[in-house]
Amino acid sequence: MVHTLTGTADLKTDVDDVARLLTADGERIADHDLDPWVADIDVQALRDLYRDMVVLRRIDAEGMALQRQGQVGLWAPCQGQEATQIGTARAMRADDFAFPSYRETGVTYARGAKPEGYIRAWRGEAHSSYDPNEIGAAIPQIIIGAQTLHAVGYAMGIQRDGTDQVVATWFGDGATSQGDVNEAMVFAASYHAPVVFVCSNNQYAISEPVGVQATAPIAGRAPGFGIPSMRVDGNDVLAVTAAMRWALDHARSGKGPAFIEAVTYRMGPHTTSDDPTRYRSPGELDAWRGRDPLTRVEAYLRSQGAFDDEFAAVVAAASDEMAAAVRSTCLAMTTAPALSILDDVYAEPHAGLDEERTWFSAYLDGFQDESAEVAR
Ligand SMILES: Cc1ncc(C[n+]2csc(CCOP(=O)(O)OP(=O)(O)O)c2C)c(N)n1
Ligand SMILES: [Mg+2]
Repeated sequence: MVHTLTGTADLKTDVDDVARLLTADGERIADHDLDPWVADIDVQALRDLYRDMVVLRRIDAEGMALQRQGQVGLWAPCQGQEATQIGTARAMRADDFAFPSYRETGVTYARGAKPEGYIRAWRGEAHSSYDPNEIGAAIPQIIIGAQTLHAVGYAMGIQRDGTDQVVATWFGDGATSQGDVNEAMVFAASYHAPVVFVCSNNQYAISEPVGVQATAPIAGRAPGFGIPSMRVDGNDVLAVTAAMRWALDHARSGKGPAFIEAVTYRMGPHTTSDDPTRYRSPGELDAWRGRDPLTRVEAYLRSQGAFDDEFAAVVAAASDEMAAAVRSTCLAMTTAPALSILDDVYAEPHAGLDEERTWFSAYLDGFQDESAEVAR
């Protein structure tokens, strides 16, 4: 199913042509397709999702600050995309498996990563910040779209194991132009693999606006591969939850892959190396501030008498605590020996790896005269 597209003019910029349950002002509206999937989400469940989004925003702010203070090498912020990340990841089962991109800090958080899980790799201390098997999430992928192929391969493995687990993979609007993503969809559709594709359409691939590479809604591509899709308001955590539950159920019940285009916005820079003021206007940013995923939930909860000072204080304390843990864990990290970069690349040692270790070790020895401090 593709959410009904109204009209044909300028679809690429019509960010309001989406399925939605909570308006930007926090009004609950009906949607025939989505409503049944969130019938059980009461005010308490929505408060939990809200708290997750606030904590995520705080982890993200802390990551940005730590980069600016020289404590981590790079950070890819997710401010503005909290509803997409929390709504999709929280809809998964603990034994499902996630294949996120570099921007999905919220997916990593929702899967259960500890504070060091957000920061270790960005600090350059290790390839991976956590054990993927412990939290059911692969390490964030930097190669655009590659994780979609890994996800489909994993899903085909699930099929052969005969379990009812599902895989989900997250990627950006720009990634949909990449061969990997299209090849992943061909394989997923051909094998009816239990995989959910989540396209976080945050309007930009670095500085390139989505309209340059998608002249029609991205959700419309999936049916061409034989994959049903839904275009949803990615800043509406309720709608995202509903769409993800639909997609997971589709995949879990043996009907094959499903695709979600979550229409959202990257409020910050592409990464800490980017200056978005060079390619987008303050007016555009303001317009999206008005669609903030957090404020609409707060407004709705207030309208239900479920948001008071006490709740706000509990949420603030939870995010302060998380921010402090992320910061202190980061600052306590000791620099790993350079040679450890070759650990954990392969499950078993082999001759090629031994050769690289010998070469790298000799290379590091070359610095001994200049600085005895090079850690091996
Ligand atoms: C294969 C590959 N090509 C190019 C890059 C450089 N690169 C990093 S992020 C990015 C844009 C990705 O945009 P999008 O898929 O929309 O994801 P977003 O960053 O917006 O979340 C590019 C081109 C890369 N990492 N990998
Ligand atoms: Mg993008």
